[in-house]
Amino acid sequence: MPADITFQQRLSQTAGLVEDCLDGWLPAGKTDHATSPRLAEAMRYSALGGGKRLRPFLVLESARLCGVNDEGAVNTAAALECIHCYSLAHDDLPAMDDDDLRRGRPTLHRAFDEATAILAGDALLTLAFEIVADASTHPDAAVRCELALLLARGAGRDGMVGGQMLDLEAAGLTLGEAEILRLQAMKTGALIRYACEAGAILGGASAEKRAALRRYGALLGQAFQLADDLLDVEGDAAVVGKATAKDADAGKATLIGLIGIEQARLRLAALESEARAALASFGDDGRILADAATFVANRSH
Ligand code: GRG
Repeated sequence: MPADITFQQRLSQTAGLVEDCLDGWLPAGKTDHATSPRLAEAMRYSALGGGKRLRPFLVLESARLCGVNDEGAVNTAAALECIHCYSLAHDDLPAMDDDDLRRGRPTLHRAFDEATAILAGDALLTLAFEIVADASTHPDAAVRCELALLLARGAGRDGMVGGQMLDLEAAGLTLGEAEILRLQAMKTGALIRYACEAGAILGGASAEKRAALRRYGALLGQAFQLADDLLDVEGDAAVVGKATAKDADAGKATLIGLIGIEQARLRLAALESEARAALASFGDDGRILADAATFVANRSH
């Protein structure tokens, strides 16, 4: 990797690597796999050709900080993106957010149908674990097992799915700040924390390095959610690539509803600084990941 590469260049480089890796795991239509061509197409539609690929970037960049090259981390990054894409497909369904637009194009159930979107999401979720368990993900089976264990915890009942449930249950209720932060740390934060910790697991990093990456991931996750809430209030749907101004209408519990826009902006700036500071022990090597915090805090989509 060139020493003067910028965050944006590295983001686009890692996005390309993950796109190619996902393309390999998601063969189209007629192959020697037994997969229904329609299911295969729906999975490709959901997972390929869109999104910022922030979580895969975080896996690859945290792995690099722990001595693992992109080739050695790309499967884990692709697996995590499969989980993320499944969650978006299911979140967009009529039973949940009922959205028509995602990543600037029709949502999966709009482009196909509801049953296909449910099944394609399910198949992406299970594919993630197939990828992590595959011998090409890491030569050491114990490492693959730890990656799978933490991914299951981050995605499941005490992580993303659990947070989504709490979010649905909270509609119309007034939650306190601690409850909102807990919900968000599960719904959005868990996968972002995993992305940062996965690099440390792949590289067999020291406990200190692993803790620093996990702390960075926790702060980044909070910043990401706060920026997402601000985009929902202030963003332009055409730029964001999905409907905005939905949270208040849905009676959703957000920090902005509690502390207001100005305080939210101040808090976002503080989270950005804390996330950057969490990487101090990596020195200049942590520059790209630190700049990711600035990107997340200032993003427009
Ligand atoms: C349905 C099991 C299940 C979980 C849903 C992730 C999630 C949980 C819901 C998505 C709703 C949402 C908008 C959450 C806010 C944060 C978020 C995950 C935004 C989308 O992620 P980005 O901005 O998307 O990284 P791209 O398209 O860039 O990958």
